[in-house]
Amino acid sequence: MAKNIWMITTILLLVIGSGWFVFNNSKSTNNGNSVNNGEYQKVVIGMKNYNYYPNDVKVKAGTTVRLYLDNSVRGCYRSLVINEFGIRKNLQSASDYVEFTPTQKGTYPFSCSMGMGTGRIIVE
Ligand SMILES: [Cu+2]
Repeated sequence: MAKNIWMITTILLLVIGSGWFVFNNSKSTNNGNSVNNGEYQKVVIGMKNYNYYPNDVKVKAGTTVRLYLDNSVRGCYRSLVINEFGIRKNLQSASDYVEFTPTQKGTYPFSCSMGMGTGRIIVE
Protein backbone atom coordinates (compact mmCIF):
# COMPACT_ATOMS: atom_id res chain seq x y z
CA MET A 1 0.00 0.00 0.00
CA ALA A 2 2.70 2.47 1.00
CA LYS A 3 4.61 1.46 -2.11
CA ASN A 4 1.63 2.35 -4.32
CA ILE A 5 1.34 5.80 -2.81
CA TRP A 6 4.99 6.47 -3.49
CA MET A 7 4.57 5.34 -7.08
CA ILE A 8 1.54 7.55 -7.62
CA THR A 9 3.33 10.50 -6.04
CA THR A 10 6.35 9.98 -8.26
CA ILE A 11 4.24 9.76 -11.41
CA LEU A 12 2.31 12.87 -10.42
CA LEU A 13 5.52 14.80 -9.85
CA LEU A 14 6.86 13.68 -13.21
CA VAL A 15 3.68 14.75 -15.00
CA ILE A 16 3.61 18.12 -13.26
CA GLY A 17 7.32 18.60 -13.86
CA SER A 18 7.19 17.88 -17.58
CA GLY A 19 4.05 19.99 -17.97
CA TRP A 20 5.80 22.94 -16.44
CA PHE A 21 8.77 22.40 -18.71
CA VAL A 22 6.64 22.34 -21.86
CA PHE A 23 4.76 25.41 -20.71
CA ASN A 24 7.97 27.31 -20.09
CA ASN A 25 9.38 26.27 -23.44
CA SER A 26 6.41 27.45 -25.42
CA LYS A 27 6.44 30.69 -23.48
CA SER A 28 10.00 31.51 -24.44
CA THR A 29 9.52 30.61 -28.10
CA ASN A 30 6.45 32.84 -28.29
CA ASN A 31 8.62 35.78 -27.50
CA GLY A 32 11.41 35.18 -29.97
CA ASN A 33 11.55 37.39 -32.98
CA SER A 34 14.38 35.69 -34.77
CA VAL A 35 15.89 38.69 -36.46
CA ASN A 36 19.49 37.84 -35.71
CA ASN A 37 19.86 34.04 -35.67
CA GLY A 38 19.37 34.05 -31.94
CA GLU A 39 22.73 35.57 -31.20
CA TYR A 40 22.35 38.08 -28.46
CA GLN A 41 23.64 39.02 -25.02
CA LYS A 42 21.03 38.43 -22.38
CA VAL A 43 20.99 40.94 -19.54
CA VAL A 44 18.61 40.55 -16.60
CA ILE A 45 18.23 43.43 -14.18
CA GLY A 46 16.53 43.22 -10.79
CA MET A 47 15.90 45.68 -8.03
CA LYS A 48 17.62 46.42 -4.72
CA ASN A 49 17.42 49.42 -2.35
CA TYR A 50 15.00 51.30 -4.61
CA ASN A 51 17.27 51.10 -7.60
CA TYR A 52 18.11 48.74 -10.41
CA TYR A 53 20.51 45.97 -9.51
CA PRO A 54 22.99 45.59 -10.99
CA ASN A 55 22.89 49.18 -12.18
CA ASP A 56 26.18 48.98 -14.03
CA VAL A 57 25.80 46.52 -16.86
CA LYS A 58 28.69 45.53 -19.10
CA VAL A 59 28.04 44.41 -22.67
CA LYS A 60 30.11 43.88 -25.78
CA ALA A 61 29.94 46.21 -28.75
CA GLY A 62 28.58 44.75 -31.96
CA THR A 63 26.28 42.10 -30.49
CA THR A 64 22.58 42.62 -29.92
CA VAL A 65 21.56 43.05 -26.30
CA ARG A 66 18.29 41.80 -24.89
CA LEU A 67 17.56 43.43 -21.61
CA TYR A 68 14.99 41.93 -19.24
CA LEU A 69 13.64 43.15 -15.91
CA ASP A 70 13.01 40.34 -13.45
CA ASN A 71 10.00 40.05 -11.15
CA SER A 72 11.61 42.04 -8.34
CA VAL A 73 11.27 45.20 -10.46
CA ARG A 74 8.01 46.99 -9.69
CA GLY A 75 5.92 50.01 -10.59
CA CYS A 76 7.33 52.69 -12.83
CA TYR A 77 10.73 50.99 -12.62
CA ARG A 78 9.29 48.63 -15.21
CA SER A 79 9.15 51.40 -17.81
CA LEU A 80 12.66 51.59 -19.06
CA VAL A 81 14.28 54.49 -20.87
CA ILE A 82 17.60 54.32 -22.69
CA ASN A 83 17.77 57.54 -24.65
CA GLU A 84 20.90 56.76 -26.66
CA PHE A 85 19.25 53.68 -28.14
CA GLY A 86 15.86 55.28 -28.59
CA ILE A 87 14.26 52.97 -26.06
CA ARG A 88 11.24 53.80 -23.98
CA LYS A 89 9.23 50.74 -23.13
CA ASN A 90 7.08 49.37 -20.35
CA LEU A 91 8.23 45.81 -19.72
CA GLN A 92 5.09 44.28 -18.30
CA SER A 93 6.49 40.90 -17.33
CA ALA A 94 9.80 39.19 -16.75
CA SER A 95 9.63 37.70 -20.24
CA ASP A 96 9.37 41.08 -21.97
CA TYR A 97 12.58 42.68 -23.13
CA VAL A 98 14.07 45.58 -24.99
CA GLU A 99 16.57 44.96 -27.74
CA PHE A 100 19.33 47.12 -29.12
CA THR A 101 22.74 46.72 -30.69
CA PRO A 102 25.49 48.91 -29.28
CA THR A 103 28.04 49.70 -31.96
CA GLN A 104 30.25 52.16 -30.13
CA LYS A 105 32.13 51.69 -26.91
CA GLY A 106 31.03 54.01 -24.16
CA THR A 107 28.80 54.49 -21.16
CA TYR A 108 25.10 54.96 -21.73
CA PRO A 109 22.74 55.88 -18.90
CA PHE A 110 19.36 54.25 -18.45
CA SER A 111 16.54 55.04 -16.06
CA CYS A 112 12.91 54.47 -15.30
CA SER A 113 10.50 56.82 -17.04
CA MET A 114 10.40 59.13 -14.02
CA GLY A 115 14.14 59.08 -13.42
CA MET A 116 14.00 57.55 -9.94
CA GLY A 117 15.95 54.43 -10.79
CA THR A 118 19.12 54.89 -12.80
CA GLY A 119 21.97 52.84 -14.13
CA ARG A 120 24.58 52.61 -16.84
CA ILE A 121 25.18 50.36 -19.76
CA ILE A 122 28.90 50.07 -20.30
CA VAL A 123 29.78 48.99 -23.81
CA GLU A 124 33.23 47.44 -24.14
CU1 LIG B 1 10.36 55.68 -11.63
